[in-house]
Amino acid sequence: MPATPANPAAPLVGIVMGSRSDWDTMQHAAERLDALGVPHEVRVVSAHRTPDVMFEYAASAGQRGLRAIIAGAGGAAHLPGMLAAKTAVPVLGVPVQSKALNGLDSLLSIVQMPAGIPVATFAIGRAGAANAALFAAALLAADHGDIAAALAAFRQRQTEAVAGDDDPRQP
Ligand code: RP5
Repeated sequence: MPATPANPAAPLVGIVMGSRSDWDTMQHAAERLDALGVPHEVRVVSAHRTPDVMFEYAASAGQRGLRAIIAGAGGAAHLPGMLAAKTAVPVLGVPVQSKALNGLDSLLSIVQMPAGIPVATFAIGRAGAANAALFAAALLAADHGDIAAALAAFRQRQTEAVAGDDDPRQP
């Protein structure tokens, strides 16, 4: 049975982040989902500053129709793991590049989950945010033909753009 919600405009993906300061990075996930026509929502939800909001967000995510949560955080980046602890909705973790340690702290905080509570962890920063969105779209593609077609078209355009601009000496 397709996982299509009753309201087709209802968000299928939640993009959450520990702070407004993470938006510079996480906007790249939102841009990709916009471009692929994936309905999504964006929230600041902090594991440390608003833990009760985080628990409620995770606990209600599946019932609200979310099929993936992209969670970005930096430093002591506990948000993706704590969300994953409270929901069966797949959590895609994006390590935000921290000022002090360039995001290595974020990466290790997110990737080193104990067996039993998985978080799919992406690259530090912009590439990770963009790829988390593409991965979420790929998860949805099996049940949503429009998203599958948009993803295939994006990849085709990307291939053509590289092939059509393959002499690095040309400006
Ligand atoms: C984390 O602390 C956030 O995800 C952010 O990356 C980091 C710094 O937050 P701010 O001090 O900029 O609000 O929770």
